[in-house]
Amino acid sequence: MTAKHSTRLIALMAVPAALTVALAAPALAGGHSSGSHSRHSQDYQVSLRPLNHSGASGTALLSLHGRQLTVKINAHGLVPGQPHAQHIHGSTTGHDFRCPDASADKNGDGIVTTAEGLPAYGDINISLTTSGDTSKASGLAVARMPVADHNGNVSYTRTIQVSQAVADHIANLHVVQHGIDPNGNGKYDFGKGKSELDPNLPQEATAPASCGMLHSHTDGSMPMNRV
Ligand SMILES: [Cu+2]
Repeated sequence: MTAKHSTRLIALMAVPAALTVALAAPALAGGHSSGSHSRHSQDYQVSLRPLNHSGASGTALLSLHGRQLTVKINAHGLVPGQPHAQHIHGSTTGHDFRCPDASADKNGDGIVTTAEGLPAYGDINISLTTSGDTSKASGLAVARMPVADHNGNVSYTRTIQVSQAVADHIANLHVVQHGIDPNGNGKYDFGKGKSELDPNLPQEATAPASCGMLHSHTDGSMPMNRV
C-alpha cells in the first residue's frame, strides 16, 4: 500500500494551502426563509465614515426580523438645514460592492460624485425616505429625505418591508448618505456643477457625504443611542 502512503504525504503537504483557502472563504450564514425562524433577528452595526471630506459621520443600526428591516441612523456633520438623500446600496446577487475611496474620483476634481462612486458602491437598492415609497425610484425624492437640523445632525428611524433577496443578502449591502457643501456656504449650489443624476439638482446635493458597510453583530453589546 505504498500508493496510499504517498497519497497521505501529499495530503499532509497540502494542508497549509487548504488552511489558507479556508481562512479566505467567507463563512456566510444562509437566509432565514423558514416561517418558524421569522422571529429571529439579525442586527448589523454600521459606522458611517466621511467621503469627500464632508466631515459627516455617524452610526446606522439595521435590525432584520424576517423581512421587516428597521433602520436607525444617527449622523452628524451634515450640511445644516439641507435634505440628505440616503440609500442602501449594493447587490443581492453576490457582487461585492463596497464604499469607495478617493481613487473613485475619475476626473480628479476632488469630488467622488454619485456616478463615480457607483462602480464601487453599486446601485440604489432601498431609498431611506421618511415616508412613502422606499424603492430605487425614490432615490432623489429630496422632499421625502431627512433634513439635517441646524447643527447638522440627522436622526432617522424607519421600519420597512424588504424583499426576500435583500433579507438573504443584507450583509452585502451598505448605507450611503448624500449631500455635501465643499465651498462651505451653508447650502447646495452649482459650484461643483450639476448632478449627473438630475440636472436640476446641484452636484453638491447628490455627491456622497458618508458611507458605511454592514457588520454582523451577534454578541448583544450593541452601543445603542450613541450621540
Ligand atoms: Cu445613495
